[in-house]
Amino acid sequence: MLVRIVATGICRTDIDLCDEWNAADGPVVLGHEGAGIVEEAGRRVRKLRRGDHVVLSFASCGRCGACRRGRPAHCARFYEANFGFRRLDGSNALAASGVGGHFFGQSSFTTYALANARNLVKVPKALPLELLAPLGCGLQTGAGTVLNTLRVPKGASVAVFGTGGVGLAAVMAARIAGASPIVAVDVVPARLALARELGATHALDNRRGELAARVATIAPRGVDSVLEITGEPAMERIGAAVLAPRGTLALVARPNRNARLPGGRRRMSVIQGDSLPQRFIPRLVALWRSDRFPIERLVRIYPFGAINRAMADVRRGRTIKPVLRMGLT
Ligand code: CXF
Ligand code: ZN
Repeated sequence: MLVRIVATGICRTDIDLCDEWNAADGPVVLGHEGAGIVEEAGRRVRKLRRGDHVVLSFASCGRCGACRRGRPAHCARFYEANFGFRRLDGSNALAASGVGGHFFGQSSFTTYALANARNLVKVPKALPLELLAPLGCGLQTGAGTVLNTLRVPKGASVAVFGTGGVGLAAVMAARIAGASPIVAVDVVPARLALARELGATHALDNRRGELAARVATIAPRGVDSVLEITGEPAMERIGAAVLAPRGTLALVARPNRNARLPGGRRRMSVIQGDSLPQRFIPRLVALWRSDRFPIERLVRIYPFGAINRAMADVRRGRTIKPVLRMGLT
């Protein structure tokens, strides 16, 4: 699929890879929250055609057991497909320029992306692509962890450590699920204030410390579901310590750390909120249309050329979810 990219979100993984990058890796095109318009469809593609509006999500092989069961986030080739900087057949459309492409099956910091029908989700043409773009990774990850992975039931307690785009999507989803209390934790006061507006019943500024004790006063029997999104080992320890018996600690930022913990508690690493993008993203779009998932509260739009300023604003905690618009100067 050839897609003209109209807008793309910037996700923490893009920023982390910039930080970790060194010249020996060679140049790559990042970006994995693209949204755009189909320019050309491959001959065998049935469900999409030129002119369709699409959100680009993560890539998967489509052949392994997990993919066939409709669980592409568990694809046996997830890492090669998304972080290999080439297609699964080894080819790379940018090879002639010596640049790694196909990041998350898209490399969306571009004006045109080559993708696969499997990682595209059709969306209604009347909707603003610059708001839908971050559904492809960050927002799907946060909301999916609550609604697909944890399946938080009504009345259950939830704590969200880290209220960036992923965490705020989780807070909104927890409200949709009817969770209570919903405890948001962060170190940026503006993000905590927004978490309250989006559904958190409590917002704790962790610059004050004593987090476990403060959470215990809110949920004396412990918290049923903790989402750890900061990636800080200390936060993971606190998350485990505040869990209720049979509760789950979902590690959204650290892969491959599943474990059983005492008292029927468990720790699990979550990828992309266990989402099947073609099913889950339309559900989030419907929630957005009914004002229950207000993406616009998280997004700040920048012209493509301001990508470095957008990333700097995220690092400083000034912007939650930057979206680059390609045609904007
Ligand atoms: C994730 C994807 C799954 C593994 C950890 C990082 N990144 C998404 O931005
Ligand atoms: Zn991402």
